[in-house]
Amino acid sequence: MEIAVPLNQANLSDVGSRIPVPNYNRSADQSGIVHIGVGGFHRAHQAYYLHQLKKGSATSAWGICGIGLREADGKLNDIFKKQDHLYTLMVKHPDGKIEPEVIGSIVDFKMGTINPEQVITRMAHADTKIVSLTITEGGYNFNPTTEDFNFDNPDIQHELRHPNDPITVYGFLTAALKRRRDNELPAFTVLSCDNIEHNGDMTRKMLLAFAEAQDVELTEWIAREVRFPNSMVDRITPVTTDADIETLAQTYGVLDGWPVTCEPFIQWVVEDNFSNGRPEFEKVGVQFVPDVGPYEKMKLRLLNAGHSVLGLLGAIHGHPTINACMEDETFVQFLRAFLDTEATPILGDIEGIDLNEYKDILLQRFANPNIKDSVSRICSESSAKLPKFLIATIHENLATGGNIKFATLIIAAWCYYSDKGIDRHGHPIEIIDAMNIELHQVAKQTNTDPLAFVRLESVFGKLINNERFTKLYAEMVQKIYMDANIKKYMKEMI
Ligand code: CS2
Repeated sequence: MEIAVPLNQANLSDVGSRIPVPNYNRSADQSGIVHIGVGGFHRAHQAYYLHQLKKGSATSAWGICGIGLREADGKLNDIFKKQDHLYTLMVKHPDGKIEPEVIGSIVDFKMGTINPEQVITRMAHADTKIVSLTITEGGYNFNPTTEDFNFDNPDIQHELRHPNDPITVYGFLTAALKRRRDNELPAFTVLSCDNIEHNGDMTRKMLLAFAEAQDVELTEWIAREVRFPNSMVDRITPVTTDADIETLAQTYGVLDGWPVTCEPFIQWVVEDNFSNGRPEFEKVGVQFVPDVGPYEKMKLRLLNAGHSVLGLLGAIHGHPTINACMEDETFVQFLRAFLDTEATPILGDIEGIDLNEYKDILLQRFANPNIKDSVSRICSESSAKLPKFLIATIHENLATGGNIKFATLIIAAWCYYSDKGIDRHGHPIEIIDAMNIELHQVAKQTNTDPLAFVRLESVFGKLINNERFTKLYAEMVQKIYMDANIKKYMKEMI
C-alpha cells in the first residue's frame, strides 16, 4: 500500500483514488443547517443523509455548520480544522465488509465555549433555516419524572442572569431567536434528533419555559413562529476505536483523526412541520409523516430498551459488546421474551409496520459481529435513558396489568451495577453517568433497605408505591446481591 494520505480538501482527489469522496461544492456559506452536538451519531445519520442528497443534486445549497457547546468538543474542533471538516464514515456489514466514504456535508464548525457571540451570529444569520440537535437525553435539562424544566442547573441560572453569555442549548437558541425577531427575520426550525418520545414537543416545552423566565414577549413570538417537528432517528453508531483509525490508514491509505463507524441500517421519520424550508430529504429515503409518535415509541421501547437490557446484563456477566451478548443464546432468548411479552403489548398497531419483522431485523442488527458496540457506551447515562426506554414501559404495564418481570430484573441489575461497579468475576466496570454518585449512594444501602435504589424518585417516579413492583424487585435484587450469577436468573425466567 502506498503511503497513507491525510484527509483534507486539498488532498481530496488523491483520497478519491482510494475511497469515495464528495463530488459537490463545499462552500462554508452553505450552512442552512446549524447543528448542535456533532457526535458520531450525527455524522453517521443526518450529515450522511445530507451528503447523499448533495451527491445526487449538485444544486443543493444546503450544508451543516456544527456547533460544540462542551469543552470536550475541542478535540473534534482541532481535527476538523486540519481536515476542513471532512471525515470518513465506515459502514460495517455483518459479513466483515467495510464501506468507507468521505462525507462532505459539514462545512463549518464553531465552539460555543470559545466564542459564544460567533455561534449566536451564525444561528441568527438570515441563511440559517434549521437548528438541529443531538445533545443526548440528558442535554434536555428536564426532571425525568415530572418532565419540568430544571431551573436549579447552575448553567441555566448563569445564562438567565447573562443572556449574552449563553452556555446551554437553551441560552443559545433564545439569544439567536431574539436577534432574529429584532431583525425581522423568519424563525428557524428547531429539529430534535435525540431518543426522547415527542422530542420536538419536549424541546418546545423546555425552550418556552426557559425563555419565559427571561422575556415574555419573546416567548410568545417563539411559541407562534418556531416549529419543532418530532422525529425518530435510528442508526447504531459505536464509539470509534484506535483500531478503526488504523484500519482506515493501513487498508485504505487514508489518515483520518476521527472517522465514524456505523451499521448499514439507517432510518429517519420526521413530521413535515418546518418554519423556514428544509432539504428535500425524502429524495434520500427520509420518511415524512403527520405523526411520528407511534414510530418513536416503537424504536425507544424496542431498540433502545433492548440495548439497555443487553448492556446492563452484559456488563454484569462480563460480555464486552452487544454482539458478544447476542452470541449467548440465553441473552437472545431473554431479550426476545422481554420484547414480546413486555414491550410489544403496549405499542398497539403501527401503520405500515410488522412488529415481528421489526424485532427480527433488530436482533440481526444487534448481532452484527463487525460492529462491536461496547456495553459501556450503552450503559452510559442510564439515568437519563432508562426512564424513557424502560421504566416508562414498567409504569404502563403496571397500569394495564401487563408483565413486568424481565424489566424488573434489569432495574435490579442496574442497582447492583451502580453499587458494585464490578462484573461477576470482580473486574471493574467503567460507569459513565451524570448521576453516578447519587446512584451509587442509594444502591449501596440495598443490604439494609432492599428498596433503597428505587426510592430515587427523580428516576423511578412513584414506582415505590406499587406493591406488585416492589415485591418482585426486592426478591430479585436480594438474589443478585447473594450471587451475581445473572445468567442463572435469566435462564430461570425464560
Ligand atoms: C443506544 C443508542 O445507548 C443507547 O441509548 O441505544 O445510541 C442507539 O444505538 C441509537 O439510538 C440507534 O439508533
